[in-house]
Amino acid sequence: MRRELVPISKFLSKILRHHPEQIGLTLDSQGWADVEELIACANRHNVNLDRALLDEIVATNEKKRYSYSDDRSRIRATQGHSISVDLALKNVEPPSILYHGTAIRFWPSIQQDGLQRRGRLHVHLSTDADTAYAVGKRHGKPLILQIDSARMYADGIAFHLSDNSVWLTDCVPAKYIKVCSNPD
Ligand code: HQG
Repeated sequence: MRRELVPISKFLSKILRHHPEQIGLTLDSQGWADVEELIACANRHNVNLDRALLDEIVATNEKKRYSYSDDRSRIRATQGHSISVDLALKNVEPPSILYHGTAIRFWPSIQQDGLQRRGRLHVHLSTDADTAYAVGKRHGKPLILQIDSARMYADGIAFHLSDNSVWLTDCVPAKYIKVCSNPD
């Protein structure tokens, strides 16, 4: 994605995942916003958005954070919401190992309580440690955790795969977590 589009993409994340009301936008129960309405609401709040810009962000965003409905009349964030939306994600068998990146300072609390959803609808997991490292780094000195997803799944815990390939689950009890490495 072109660097100039990063601020607009961040704006879209804020609106479509967390605060649609900030620009007077309403999402439906599955998190969809009408594209024309989104553009009109954004413009009313002095955000320079049009259909061509949205098309480019949806197509080129590295993490595929947003997707259009089949008829391209609606748009939503593919994951990461804090507001309650039903993305209608299926329960899918995960790979046997998944990773979660966090900050070292959170470890004592995670060890005690497991991984909690915090502000979001799900705990976010990745198939590779590099992604976990990048996510962890956003919070401080990173720590990569290895999740025994095979055992969780065998124990009846549901997993979902978002449209942009992020693995999601409700929580990860501490017994399924071990420190993978301390990269720094
Ligand atoms: C931590 C990005 C203490 C958790 C990424 C994390 C991701 C605990 C933080 C997506 C805890 C929550 C989500 C406990 C969890 N004690 N700390 N018991 N349980 N935590 O931002 O996973 O770029 O809500 O480890 O790619 O960092 O935005 O979640 O550090 O997929 O598209 O609480 O955000 O996607 O932080 O990131 P977040 P996250 P985007």
